[in-house]
Amino acid sequence: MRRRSFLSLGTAGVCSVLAGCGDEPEGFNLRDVPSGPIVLGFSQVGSESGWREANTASIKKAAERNRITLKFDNAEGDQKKQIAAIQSYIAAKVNVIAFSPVVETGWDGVLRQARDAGIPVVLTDRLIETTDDSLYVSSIGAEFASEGNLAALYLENDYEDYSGHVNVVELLGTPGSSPTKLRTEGFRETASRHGKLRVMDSETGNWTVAGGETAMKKLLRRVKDIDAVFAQNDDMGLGAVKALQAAGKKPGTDVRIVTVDATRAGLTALVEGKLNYVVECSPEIGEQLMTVVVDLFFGGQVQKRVESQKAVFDSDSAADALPDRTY
Ligand code: GYE
Repeated sequence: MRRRSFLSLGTAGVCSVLAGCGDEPEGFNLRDVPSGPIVLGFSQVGSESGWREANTASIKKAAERNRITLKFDNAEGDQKKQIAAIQSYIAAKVNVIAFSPVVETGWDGVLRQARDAGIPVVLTDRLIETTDDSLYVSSIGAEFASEGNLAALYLENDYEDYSGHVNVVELLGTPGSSPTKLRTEGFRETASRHGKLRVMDSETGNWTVAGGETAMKKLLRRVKDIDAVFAQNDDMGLGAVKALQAAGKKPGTDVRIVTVDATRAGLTALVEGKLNYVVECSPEIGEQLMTVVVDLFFGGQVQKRVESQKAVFDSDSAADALPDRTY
């Protein structure tokens, strides 16, 4: 990542921006090139999971490293609070706004206010549904549907010698969020391709360990013969582990579990044999966000979509990765 000292870059920055003005992101006219540090207003979803904590840490660390002044707000899962935070950044005339939308819908109004104020908006992690995608200049994050595809694929491969159906239950993230919707779609799309995995029932665990445990207990009461669990994040998967153990079952053996995120806690449970596969969805997108922010004002090319890294871990690759794991 280019380290920028704004004093020395000021002149060069202005020239490159002027030169690059023709390439301004669609629908935006950047009115003022910051003479001092860029001021970024960020609205975070909440602090619901280990992934979210790591995502927040990544953004704060990257802002500091890139000498970007960060105004940070934690909405604790409340869209009204996110909208209020974005409006406060508009009133404060920040240079750029970024946020991880807690749900997909209901953003056009506040994003129009940001555009009218000449403030570009970057989406991080999650996505929005909008009639006008010029309301944001870039989105950075993972392909959630492909995470669902991979979860189903790896689970299905585990049963390649098994002739019958595999009864699967799903632990879902918060309703209305893009990872919940798209991971569900991706998992079911792959499951329906060969018909071996049969999704019997779902229950929301709201991304938390406690929520996953409660949801798994409900599913154990409702569904006979559960063979496997697709938990849409590690924390809910760890909750399912507790519920299965309480029911006298061996998680990872009697009931296989596949999760998404690849936090340290998830990979540790994978090595312990309590989980079977973990699909990575890296929360460390802070540097990617700061690159977009700097490029917005200093003439770089801003991509409309910046993907974060993903992989699939089994117990061996998890053991290899854990010593150097930063989240
Ligand atoms: O999977 C979960 C967090 O939006 C991808 O939100 C993120 C999801 C992640 O609470 O742990």
